[in-house]
Amino acid sequence: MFLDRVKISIKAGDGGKGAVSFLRNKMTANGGPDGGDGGKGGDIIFKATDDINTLYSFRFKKKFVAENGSDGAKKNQTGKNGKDEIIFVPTGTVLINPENDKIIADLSENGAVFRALKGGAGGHGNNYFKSSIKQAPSFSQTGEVTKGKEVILELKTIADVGLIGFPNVGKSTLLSVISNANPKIANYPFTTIYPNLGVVEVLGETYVVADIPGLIEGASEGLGLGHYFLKHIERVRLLVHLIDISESEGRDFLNDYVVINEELVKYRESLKDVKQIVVFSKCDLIDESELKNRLKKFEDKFKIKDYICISSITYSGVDELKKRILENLKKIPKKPALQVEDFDFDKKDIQTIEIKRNDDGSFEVFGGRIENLTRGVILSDPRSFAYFQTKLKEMGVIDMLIEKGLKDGDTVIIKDITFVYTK
Ligand SMILES: Nc1nc2c(ncn2[C@@H]2O[C@H](COP(=O)(O)OP(=O)(O)OP(=O)(O)O)[C@@H](O)[C@H]2O)c(=O)[nH]1
Ligand SMILES: [Mg+2]
Repeated sequence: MFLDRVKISIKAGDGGKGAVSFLRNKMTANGGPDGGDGGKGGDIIFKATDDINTLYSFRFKKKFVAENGSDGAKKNQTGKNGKDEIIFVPTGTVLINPENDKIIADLSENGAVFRALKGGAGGHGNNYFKSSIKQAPSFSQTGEVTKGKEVILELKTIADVGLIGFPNVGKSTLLSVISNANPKIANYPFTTIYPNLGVVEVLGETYVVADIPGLIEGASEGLGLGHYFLKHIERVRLLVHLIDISESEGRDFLNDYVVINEELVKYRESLKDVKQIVVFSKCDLIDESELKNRLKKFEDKFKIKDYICISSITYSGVDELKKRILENLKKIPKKPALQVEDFDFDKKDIQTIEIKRNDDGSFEVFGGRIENLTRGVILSDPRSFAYFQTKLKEMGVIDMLIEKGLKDGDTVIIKDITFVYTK
């Protein structure tokens, strides 16, 4: 099956751990701390490329993890940064946040780049902490651990023109006649199961036409394949609506026109504002007088005189259609990229400090600012713990706790650290 929507999981690299090391050489028996910082984790980057045109490869690989930063080392050596993970997607891929269905990025141009997740910061080595406390620190900070995320990739065909109509009306045949595309053609419905793109050349200019799988009544509610692919026509500037005027499938051609238009509007109201060229296909299958007869019925019923009759077998009307499409496109501006939601997918919470009072009377402190602080606190190391306490005071956490009623002897829980408060 053609894959045009897929959910994948992504994770930026964790930061490397800071090193604990002390300078030792002939001159200094017990030197100062020289543990370097950990390296930064790699980012997750999406890049659009024209070299691929489906999301097919994501069927096999759904998990992408950027490299972790390396740990710091002695002699103040900073750890190596983790390599970024670059995920190549076909041009026209839209990234969606599955938590709220909002669009995070629209990679509508070849080469477009989106940095989805930033790698975790490296932890500080013990050298960093030497000024904050008097004694030589024998602790360092662990690297920032990043959270994995899920993201939906959705491929939206970028074509100027969309060919729409019931199954078997001759959409693919027309595409094969007017463009360089070579779609599958057969005398049964739903031959086309994914959109084919073709480039049309006319009067020295080009445009891209997409052949959309056949639509049927109920397509907008998920019947047939149409619903699945209706989204591809959201971006076209012009619709070419094919109607089999020979009624070779036994349907009423007047009704076909109504049904397809209804499905479009049901799917997306705005599609009614997209200009349509009405094309009657398979005109070679009926004689001239019957054709006239039917065209008159159409004109009377819909008050539309602007249409073209074609045959992809005898090529009658085909050149005229190619030109008519070009003329229309010249009048319709290119669609801008999709509106991207104004929010940061990778927003790191480094500000918040929250306090909750538990039923047993203990106080729990959490929030993004706390996460960072607790990284690498070693309870068994009094100096590490002292540093942690100093920071709590500096950040105003102790004052906040007192404001919430903290008294001598109360228990405070901060992540996996539990201690009893004493003044
Ligand atoms: N006589 C005649 N037959 C045509 C014409 N156009 C298409 N056909 C035939 O109609 C059948 C269906 O054509 P397709 O191009 O596969 O139709 P489609 O609209 O792409 O169909 P789906 O992909 O199933 O939606 C094939 O047998 C074609 O040879 C035409 O202008 N005249
Ligand atoms: Mg087809």
